[in-house]
Parts: sequence; C-alpha cells; structure tokens
Amino acid sequence: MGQALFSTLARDNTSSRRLHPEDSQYVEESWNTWFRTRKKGPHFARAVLVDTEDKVVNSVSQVQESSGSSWRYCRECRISSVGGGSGNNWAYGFHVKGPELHERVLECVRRQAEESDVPLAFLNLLSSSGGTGSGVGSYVVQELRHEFVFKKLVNVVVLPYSAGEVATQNYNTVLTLAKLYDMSDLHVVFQNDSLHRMCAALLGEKNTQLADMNHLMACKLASVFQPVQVYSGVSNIVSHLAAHPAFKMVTVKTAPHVSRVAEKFESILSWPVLLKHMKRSLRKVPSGSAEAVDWEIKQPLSKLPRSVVAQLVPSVTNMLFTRGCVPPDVETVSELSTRVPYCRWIPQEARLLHFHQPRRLLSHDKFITLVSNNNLVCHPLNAIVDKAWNTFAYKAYLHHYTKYGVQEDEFNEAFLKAERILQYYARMAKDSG
Ligand SMILES: Nc1nc2c(ncn2[C@@H]2O[C@H](COP(=O)(O)OP(=O)(O)O)[C@@H](O)[C@H]2O)c(=O)[nH]1
Ligand SMILES: [Mg+2]
Repeated sequence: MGQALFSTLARDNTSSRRLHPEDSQYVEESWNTWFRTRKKGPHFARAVLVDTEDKVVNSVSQVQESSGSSWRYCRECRISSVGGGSGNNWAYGFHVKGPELHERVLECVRRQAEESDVPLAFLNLLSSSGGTGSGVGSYVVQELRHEFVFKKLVNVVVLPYSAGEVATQNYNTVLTLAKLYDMSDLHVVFQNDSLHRMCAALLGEKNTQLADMNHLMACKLASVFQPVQVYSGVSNIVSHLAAHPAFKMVTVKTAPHVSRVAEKFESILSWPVLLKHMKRSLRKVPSGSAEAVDWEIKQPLSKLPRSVVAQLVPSVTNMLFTRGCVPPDVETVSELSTRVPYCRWIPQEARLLHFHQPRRLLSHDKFITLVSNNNLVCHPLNAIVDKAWNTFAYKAYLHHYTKYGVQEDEFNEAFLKAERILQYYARMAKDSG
C-alpha cells in the first residue's frame, strides 16, 4: 500500500502538465510533505516500511532498485525481522513481533521527524486482519502515541475480504479496532471487497490483483492529502472529520474512475453530475437488505430517481475535495450541507468543508472526493464483529491467542469496545435531521 501511495504521489507531482503558475507551489509542497527531496538521485519517502517477513521488504527493495523510480524508502527505513511472519495472529504480532521491532521503527521515525520542519501527523497504513499489520501495527501506533503525545495519528485501515481468507481475520480486526480506536485521531476505512468490486466494475480489471486495489486506494488518499488551494492541513482535516471523539471513522468516495481504454473516449462530466454521484454514495441500505449497495461502483448519472435523494444516511461531518481548473459553484456544493441529513448536534456551519484545487489530480479533468463520517462503515464492521463473536462463543482458535498473552478477558473487553463504537454509529439516525 505504501509503495502504491508514494508512487502515486510522485506520479501526480511529475506527470501533469503545469497549467497554472500555482502548480509549482503545489508540486513543491507535495514533495516536501511526503519526501526528503534530493537534487541528484531518487527522493526518499518520509516513511518507514515495516514487515515481519524479510521477503516482503526485500521484494519492495528489488522493485525500487530495478525500476529507476523517482523515489525510494531509504535503506535503514525498510525494517523486517528474521524468522518470518506473524501467523495471522494479532497476539503474536502485538506481544512478540511488536516489542522486537518497535525500537528500530521508532529510531527511524525520530530521525525523520527531526529532518522535517514540522512533523504534523502520522499516516499509518495497515491491514486489520493478518498478524503483522494488525498486531505489530497496533503496537507501533501505541508507541507513537506515547512518544508523540500531541501529534495527529491517522490510520488507514484495510478490512479483509468478507469471505475466503483466514479463519482468525475477524478476531484480529476486532482486537485492532479496540486497541487503536481511542489512541488514534482518525481511521480511514477501506474494505477489500469494495475495492475489488470497484476495480472490476469501473476500471475493467478482469483479474483484479492487490496491486490494482492498492493503486485505487492510493489515488483516493492522494485526492484527500495532496495540496488544496487554501491550506487545509492534516490537523484541520482530522478536527473537522472527527469532531466528536466517539465518531472517528471515515470512508473516501471518489469519481470518476474509468479504465485506461475508456479514458480516451470519456465525456467530461460536469460538477453537478459528480456531486450527485457523491450524494448517491450516502444512500441508505434498504431495510431487510444485509449489504449496502455500493453506489460508488456505478457510473455517475445526471439524473437521480427521487427515492435516492430521500434515502440518505445521516452524516456526522463531510469533507469535499474538488480538483480541476474551474471550481464547482457554491450553490451546487452547498446541497451537500443543506440537502443531506446530519446529526442534530453538529452546527450547520460545521457540517461540510469544501476545498478546491485548480491543478488536475493525476491528469483527471475533474476529480471529486467525499470523505464522509457516517454509519455505512458499520455494515462490514458489524458482520466482522458478529462472525468473531460466533467463533469466540465456541472458544475456537483461542489457545493461539492465550499462548501469547491475550486472555479471554481481553477478548471480552475488545468485543465490548467494538460494540460500543458501533452502537454510537447505529444511534446516529435517531439524532439526525
Ligand atoms: N488492499 C490490500 N489488502 C492487502 C494487502 N496485503 C494484504 N492485504 C489484506 O490483508 C490481509 C492480511 O495480510 P497478510 O499479509 O496476510 O497479513 P500480515 O502481513 O500479517 O499483516 C490479507 O488477507 C488481505 O485481505 C495489500 O497490499 N492491499
Ligand atoms: Mg503480509
């Protein structure tokens, strides 16, 4: 994921034509935020790559050395341990591999923090369902919190495919969520099923691979974190989106996404159509239906049936990013604050923030991003917590965890925590208008 994110940022900084005088400022700001730039040779990502498997880190190194890419992870910031893997076990990752690796990780982070003028925030990319991203990831985030008490911690959490992966993925996700929620400032949640569907449906990737999904995710993240015209800054993003400490999960909806073949023939969509499309992504799950319809994977339409407009989920807050030469007009944007339900306790003026950037993102004529704090995120999470609870009721696989210091009590607490988070979100509808 990290590899895809930094490659996307570098591509965005180098590929687009510079149409505006301010473009140089954008490019410079982005390079300085994400990379330690060098006059000669590839820039160094302000990042630490951590895995418990040598082979993973070595393969990233190999790709980087051979591809002549414009950036690299610097050598000492590629950290792995010998002995390999975390056995898809949060407890092993957290209690064995985390303590083994964290000093080296922290040392790199300290050095990078000193090198950058103002280290504003940490963006932690992790998967919740294996043992390394979840266990070592949780341990490292905990140590970052201890050491950088006042810095913003934003986690990008990838939820697993809902079926067909490892038996312990739901336990690991519950333990990760419970551990990370309070100590972090914001969670940007992705789910592999919906990334996969989006790659297959919109990008026409018949044999969708993790690499395709990572590029999609990277594009989404870049559309949030690349510079905007008025300084937004991570602190603003976090304090707007997580305005209430009980609600810290957001999803990132974006458009347009088209396959490379279709790109050439794609008609240019107007802002009102793109905005409608974002609004549609807030559509409620019909009662009785187990799964949310993934509106994001449909093509933007200029007209929406009335029922769609009426059936939107309430949001805590929303943040809109638009990128393209001409900004959308204020009235069109304001529909997202006046015609979308919000929690009543969020004042009108604190509901929606909009940022625009005239520079194109990755050469898209227009690109729109809605970062939304709403309860649609509960659908995959409820399913995960339910499945984990069913497994726990039979004490299945528990001995793998108790062996490494996670006892039944800790599981019970983690379930309570996860349920409490989800309950807050579930109650939102009653509080909205
Ligand atoms: N989107 C995405 N998901 C990934 C990637 N790598 C792993 N995953 C997901 O995360 C889960 C756990 O990853 P894995 O490498 O087995 O675990 P870990 O290394 O112990 O954290 C997998 O089952 C996938 O669902 C990736 O590069 N992209
Ligand atoms: Mg792995």
